Amino acid sequence: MQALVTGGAGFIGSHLVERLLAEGHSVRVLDNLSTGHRRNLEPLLDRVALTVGDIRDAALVQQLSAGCDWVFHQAAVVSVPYSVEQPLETHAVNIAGTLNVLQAARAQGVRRVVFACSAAVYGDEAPLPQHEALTPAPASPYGLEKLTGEHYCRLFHRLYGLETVALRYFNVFGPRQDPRSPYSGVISIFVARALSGEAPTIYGDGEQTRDFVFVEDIVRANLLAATTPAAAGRSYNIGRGEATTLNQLVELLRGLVGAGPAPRYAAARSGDVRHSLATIDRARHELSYAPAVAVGEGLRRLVAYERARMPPDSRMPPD
Ligand code: UD2
Repeated sequence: MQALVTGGAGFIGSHLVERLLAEGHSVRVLDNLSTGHRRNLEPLLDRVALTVGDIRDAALVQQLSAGCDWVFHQAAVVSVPYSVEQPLETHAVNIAGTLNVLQAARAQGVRRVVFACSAAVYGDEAPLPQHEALTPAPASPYGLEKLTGEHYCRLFHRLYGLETVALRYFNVFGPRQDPRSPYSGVISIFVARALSGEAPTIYGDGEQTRDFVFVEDIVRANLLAATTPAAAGRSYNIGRGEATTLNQLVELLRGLVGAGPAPRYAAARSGDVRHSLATIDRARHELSYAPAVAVGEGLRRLVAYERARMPPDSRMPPD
């Protein structure tokens, strides 16, 4: 198959590109390198056509969609707090950009679009665990933008017959998630801090929960979403179905890396949801999705990956 991966130089996108190539597919990548990095694709660049550009560029997205069977739309501004600070910017990328990708896919006769949606659509209202039939109530511009993208996916399926599948990612972690920004995913930040012997900062009391899912499971879910005929027009939670508090996360990391300094606590972040936990029954039944990497195992792999990348003299001794 010929695939286009938007955001393919990013954290999740680059893992997806790697897997698609390993399965013998041809891959084009569109990425503006705002949070993605060319180095994420470095070993693959001789086999991947990387175009540096914006998902809002209609002519460019049309050109890259031509002849594609699948579009995996991973490009987005992914930070909840950034969307609270800059809602106009995140709206433009996450909503207008997604609409542009769908419009190009429709015009170019793409077979299926798989959209990276988010658990942030549920907000704080939903009872736990969250299932797809609940009425979403986003607590941040980001959640609202992802929900709008998903509605557009469903509409494009109904109105134009374009096959679309929305995957509501829970909290994804793994190698290549960049820790160097305050807007990065919490696990990437906490692992980087732990390895350099610095205290993590917990926003709030640390008893908020997230359903952390390893990036390899997300990649598997994308492939299943692309290849399962009955998934067209549907939305699926993709998590593990297990809640971990941030305090537990810190303890797990201390077990892997060594005690280090105690966490610091700061004010809770505006726009944050308190609890997030998936029911993954729909994905299990309809996509045969089954998460394979436990949180502890994923953390172990991530710590090993980060340790191997550290300059030798800065490595903390393992416990
Ligand atoms: C993540 C994704 C988002 C979406 C959502 C789905 C990222 C950057 N964001 O949003 O795209 O898919 O999951 O559920 O991957 N925290 C700290 N200390 C820190 C950083 C974060 O305490 O240094 C807290 C933060 O306040 C929040 C929790 O950790 O309570 C998770 O934060 P996050 O930014 O990793 O992820 P989230 O859930 O906002």
